[in-house]
Amino acid sequence: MTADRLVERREAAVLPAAAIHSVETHIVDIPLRRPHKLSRAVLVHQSYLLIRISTQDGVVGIGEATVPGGPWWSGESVEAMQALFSNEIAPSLQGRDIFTSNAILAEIDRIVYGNAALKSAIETALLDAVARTLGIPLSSLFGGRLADELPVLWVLATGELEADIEEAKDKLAQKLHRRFKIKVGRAEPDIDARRAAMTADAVGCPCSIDLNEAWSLADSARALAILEGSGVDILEQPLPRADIAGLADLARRSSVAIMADESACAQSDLTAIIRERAASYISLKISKSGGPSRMLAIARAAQAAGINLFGGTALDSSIGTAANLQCCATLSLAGGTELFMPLLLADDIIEEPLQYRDFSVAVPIGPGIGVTIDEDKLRHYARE
Ligand code: MUC
Ligand code: MG
Repeated sequence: MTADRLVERREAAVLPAAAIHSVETHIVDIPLRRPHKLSRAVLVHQSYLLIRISTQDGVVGIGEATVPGGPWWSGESVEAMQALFSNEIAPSLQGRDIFTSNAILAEIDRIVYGNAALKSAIETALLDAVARTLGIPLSSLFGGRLADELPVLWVLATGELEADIEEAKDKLAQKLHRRFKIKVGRAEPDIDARRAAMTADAVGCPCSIDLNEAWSLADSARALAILEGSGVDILEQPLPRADIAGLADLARRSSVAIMADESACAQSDLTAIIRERAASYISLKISKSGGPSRMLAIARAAQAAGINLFGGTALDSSIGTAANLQCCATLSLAGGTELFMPLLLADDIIEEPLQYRDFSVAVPIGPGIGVTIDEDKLRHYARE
């Protein structure tokens, strides 16, 4: 063997084709089509941290870290995640094999506590790179999809009765959505409950309401007296996330189903929810659980306990939405999804927009998460 061949072989051992060659991050701020009013935040734009991981042979995996509306939801922010990634995590990724994501993620857990959304972006980018290397969609890494299209609801959050009703009727007429989630929690509980019941009645479609932890047990009991028998059939996260006993209390006495969102982030959260029978639905999101594989583990534990699954959103862009779709498509989701955010953003940063039609969203079929970043749009929306 010549000296050249020997050097070539040594380099191949040190830098195999699937070794991480470089990483990059961008923070993008994308405006919304209209203000989105949640109980504790009003959004006019949504920020995303994008992570790209490139391998030695030029494959690029993408992941997105999102916290809906900013740090109020989970204490995380795109700026803090970017600093943590660049200072603490990126140095440990150099040269690592993308086909060893379990080991990489275990090491990151030793370096950084918490930060589920950041870890979700990293795992998504790694798995995206793996699936692109193999030329298969991400869903195939998890055993393949059960459906190519998933039902998708629309989130009404203008905060105004008439405007919400008009928006819902428009979505229905366009055959985009026939189920709605109403964001409430800014007014008195009985006023909000009446507004939600009137919206469901006027639109003639089933609706859920999401409090993002805004009510007490007493507030919830008052509101449920109004909601029982209305078109509102799911009550999402009425109580503070730690109050599992309170959720269980509501679940026992209400005919409106209880959905846990903030209460059901990590696998360890599920134990108490299952033991106390605190929810009949859980909302699944890769970002709040620390990535696709952890979200799927939570989904399977919930399903084994007879809890219905719902494909939630952290208000992800098309990139995070595509990643969530790839995971959700491998599950049986009794509650459908709310992966609607690409339609609320005023612009898209991917080349081919996701397809919304017939009350559903199509799961992308290309390799990896199945979408490609539009580099001009990325430059336009990225912070300096
Ligand atoms: C949440 O808590 O569900 C999802 C939709 C929406 O409008 O806000 C989010 C976050
Ligand atoms: Mg929620």
